[in-house]
Amino acid sequence: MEPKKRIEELVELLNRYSEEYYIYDNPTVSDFEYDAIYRELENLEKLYPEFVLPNSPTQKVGDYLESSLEKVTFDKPMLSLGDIFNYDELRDFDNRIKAMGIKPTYVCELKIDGIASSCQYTKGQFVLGSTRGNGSVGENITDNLKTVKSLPRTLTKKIDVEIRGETYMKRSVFELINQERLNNNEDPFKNPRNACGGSLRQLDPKVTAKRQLDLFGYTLVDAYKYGVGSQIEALEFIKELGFSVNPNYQYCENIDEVINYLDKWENERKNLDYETDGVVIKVNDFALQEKIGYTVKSPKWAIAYKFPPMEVETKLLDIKFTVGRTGCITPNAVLEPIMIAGSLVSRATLNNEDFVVNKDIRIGDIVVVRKAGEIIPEVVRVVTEKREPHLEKFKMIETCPICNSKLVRNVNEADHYCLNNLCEGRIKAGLIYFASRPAMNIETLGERLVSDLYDLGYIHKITDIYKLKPLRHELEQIDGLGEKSVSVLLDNIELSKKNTLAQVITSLGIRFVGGKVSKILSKNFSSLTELAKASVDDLIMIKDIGINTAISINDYFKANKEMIEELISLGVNPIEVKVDNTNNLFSGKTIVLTGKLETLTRDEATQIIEDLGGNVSSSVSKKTSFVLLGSDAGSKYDKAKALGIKIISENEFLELVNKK
Ligand code: 0OX
Repeated sequence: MEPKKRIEELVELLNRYSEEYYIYDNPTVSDFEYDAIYRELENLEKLYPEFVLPNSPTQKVGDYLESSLEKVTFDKPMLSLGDIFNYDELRDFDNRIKAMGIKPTYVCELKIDGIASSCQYTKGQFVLGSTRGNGSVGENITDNLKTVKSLPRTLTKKIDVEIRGETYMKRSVFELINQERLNNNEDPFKNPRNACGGSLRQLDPKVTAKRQLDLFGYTLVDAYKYGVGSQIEALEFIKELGFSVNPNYQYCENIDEVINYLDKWENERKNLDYETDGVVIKVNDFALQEKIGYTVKSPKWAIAYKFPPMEVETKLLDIKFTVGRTGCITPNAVLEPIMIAGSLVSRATLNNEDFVVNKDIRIGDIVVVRKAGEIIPEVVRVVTEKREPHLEKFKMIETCPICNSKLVRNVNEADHYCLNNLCEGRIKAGLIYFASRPAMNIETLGERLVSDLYDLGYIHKITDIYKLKPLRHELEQIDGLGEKSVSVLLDNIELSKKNTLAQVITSLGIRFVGGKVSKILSKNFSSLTELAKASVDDLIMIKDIGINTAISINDYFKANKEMIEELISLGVNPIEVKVDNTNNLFSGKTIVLTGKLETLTRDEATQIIEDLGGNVSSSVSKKTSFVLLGSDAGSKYDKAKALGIKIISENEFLELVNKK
């Protein structure tokens, strides 16, 4: 594939994964997989800098920032860390520093897998707490952090100070909370980090308090003000102030001592009551840190060594098939339950027929299971030496495990599909998806409850969800539901009527229409009624909507006309005023950003241009309308000048935009 196309593909994929991870607390790939894709992108961008996109995750400092929490701007940005995965890369890191004529000593700290948090104190009193957000702007979580027992509300010294650290949830707490959630028919959290993130972003601190979070401090901002000159001293100082500091840090004279530390903790981390995903290696001396400096995203004096994912052997007891809302059939491994990284694993995905056949996985085999990034367990390989004789080769099923209709696998596709629209498995999966967080986000209407309400005959299609209100008393009688939970459920359902048009479109589960396409559609149509009327021709006129997507949308609305009308009559009918791009300032214009902007971030400039109908491109060509020039611009500026393309400054750009 052409590098430009591949870069675009990787950026889109990674941004989607980040959104799932940061906004919905619902990751669909492991950290390990994410890191691998990120590295491919980084390598391609190094080879083809002209194709670096402004929305590339490599150009952003931190997490997503899309929440209703108040924003906090940092005086000193909260930086993120570069990752390395092996000792060669670690030695490169060490050699780069030595090449500057520096003989570094290091501090190794376990990398706690939690949520980076900033805690500000005035005269020793805790006054402001925030998440890292995008590194420059975080979310205000002061009241929630006040519920964290290991965070001191008053310091031992009456000083103004900012301490940064990691809020996390202990494994033992995570297990208890998940057990409780299962008992209450709520979906369990995927891992302690997601549980922690969700708890910290709660609007009600009472909920956070129940989650029993903890915090380890590791950064003393502006350490020189307190006469602190090294990371070892800073950790001691943070401890003296009353913070909890992870006790397993170690001073290392040289990189070989760092490697010994890594060897030790790769093995021992499994015995800790909190998740660690690596080790942070920091140059100890602060004066040397400043000399070594920073990149836009991260310090050059620190690096995160990521542990390889944990792998464990267990027996494959069976292969069971599930049906997704699109009819996609997934084989799943049923495993002899085994503890990996602090949780009990009894299922793992086997993706599709090719995955099982290529790895020659057979029922009865001993398999290696990996829980990468502590998310979805996957079967890595078969331990063939341990295979008992006469195990039968895997054979893909030919009919749907739920409705028995014949499965179809299209040429060039890896998945099998059940094409029966009335298949109960598909309907149930569609209902679960509709209520889920990336879709209508109906809290408390999780997988189990949807499944129970379906089996009991209360909801068979999405419109039934909005007809539950008059059945309040009947619902209260259902096992596991009481007056209070039914009341919360009905409130949440009512609340979902206020969702955006993009959310409603996403939740319909139309093939090829995920979050991104839904957003595009919601910008072009003002309501479901309008979208339902669109012909295939209307749809393919929209930028980024291809023919298959257009046909799929059109087919969906033709087949579900009555259901959509009913949904609208039940009050799920967001109306959003359409932006007319044709009259917009940058309509039809292609704009290139180059250099460092002063007032705006690249993301903000891109957003403004797109909102005003323009496109942002990463390379200058004859088609470029103008170049927006920041400081330290490189080859793009030269090329624009050579081609005689208009160049405008950030001030001129802001003036133009403000007038508009
Ligand atoms: C951790 C952790 C994260 C912060 C910015 C420069 C160095 N998750 O445990 N980050 C850092 O330090 C970074 N230290 C840690 N221990």
